[in-house]
Amino acid sequence: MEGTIKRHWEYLCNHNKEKTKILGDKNIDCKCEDSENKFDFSVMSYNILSQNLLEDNSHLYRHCRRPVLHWSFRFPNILKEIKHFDADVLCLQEVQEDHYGTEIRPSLESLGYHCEYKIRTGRKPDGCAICFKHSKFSLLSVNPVEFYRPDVPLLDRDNVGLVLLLQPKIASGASPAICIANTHLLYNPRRGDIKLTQLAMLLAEISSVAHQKDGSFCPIVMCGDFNSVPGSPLYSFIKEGKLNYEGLAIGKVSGQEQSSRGQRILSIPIWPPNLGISQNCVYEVQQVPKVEKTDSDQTQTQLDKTEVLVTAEKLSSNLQHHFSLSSVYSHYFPDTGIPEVTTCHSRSAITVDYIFYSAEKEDVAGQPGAEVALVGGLKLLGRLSLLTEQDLWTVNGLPNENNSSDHLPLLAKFRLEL
Ligand code: KL2
Repeated sequence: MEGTIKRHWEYLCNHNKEKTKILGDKNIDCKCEDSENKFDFSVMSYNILSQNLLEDNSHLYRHCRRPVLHWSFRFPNILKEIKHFDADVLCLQEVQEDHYGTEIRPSLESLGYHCEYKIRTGRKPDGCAICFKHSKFSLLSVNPVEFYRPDVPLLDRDNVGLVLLLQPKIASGASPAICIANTHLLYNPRRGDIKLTQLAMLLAEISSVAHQKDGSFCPIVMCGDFNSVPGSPLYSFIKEGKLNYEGLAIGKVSGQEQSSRGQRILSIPIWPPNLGISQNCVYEVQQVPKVEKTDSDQTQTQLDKTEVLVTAEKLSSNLQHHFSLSSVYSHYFPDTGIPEVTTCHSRSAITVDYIFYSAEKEDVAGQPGAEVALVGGLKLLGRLSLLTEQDLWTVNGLPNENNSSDHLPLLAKFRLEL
């Protein structure tokens, strides 16, 4: 019989610049000042390991006792975990379609969740789900994103994303909507060109969904398995809002592997103009040729002035996005400097899963660099602590008797000040 791992809530009360740790894994209320006009909610990001992928990559799970790998053993544990943590929003990856229909969705619905699902394109039958508590939110819009594009040869992979716009249910007054995004980016460590383009497509969709009438953006939470490690160029791009990728090898983008032998350098631009996404990661205004009827009933096509700008942009190796995004986790234990891990199996133990969020101004003060648009801010109240690789090998790695995915769930509590 294996032992169990201990994870505790870390409470982060930024207003007094003190970090408070409270042991125990129960949802104790944060000791932050209570404010009247607030909306608190929790978010879980969890790659639950689809049974198909487990079986396709069985060499990764040779350290596991056979019975713990059966779906009939794993699912009750996963459900127990979800029920225990009781998050208001779940962003799940590797949700297998048949299990979703027969077990996952019905179980989560009976726990009070509304569920939305986007299956991957192609032949692998898994996808991303976002589920939220009826009692906390109403659904404003559902926006699936397919990263496969038959008209863009680069984009021949079947990964997807899902972006929801949710309306907080609050007793008094109005609240802005909250944009929740979930994705599972391409695994292939060598194809950073595809990963960056998939990320740009997700950011473009988030921009369009989170965009408010006054030109600002509502608060954003972006979760998922990004198949990229902390400090990698892809990770830095998310956090800093800009990336100069000149001379960068495609195998260096995600930081999953060290070697970049024989690897191509990212082309400038990374993706072709017909993708319709700018270097700022927003959808480009449609380049529809103006059709003007002349007196002689001939049609004349004129190209828009913006065409010139698009051409100039092509020469630059700079990517940007408009949000200032912070990571819920800091990726290293402060006392020892040992890395946190979110996934652990026989080939690797690294962080690839994240919860990013648009932080309140004070959390990002002094952040240099990119021009940042006005984005609604969230305060991070707390997070469920992660573990080291060593911690996980004391319970035989993942999955094990009690933890039934090869990833750990990530969990954060946020406050929206109204
Ligand atoms: O790393 V993952 O696991 O985020 O936990 O994302 C992918 C990998 C997932 C979806 O494609 O399947 C796993 N070697 C190791 N793992 C792989 C491989 C592979 N060749 N292919 C897919 N996965």
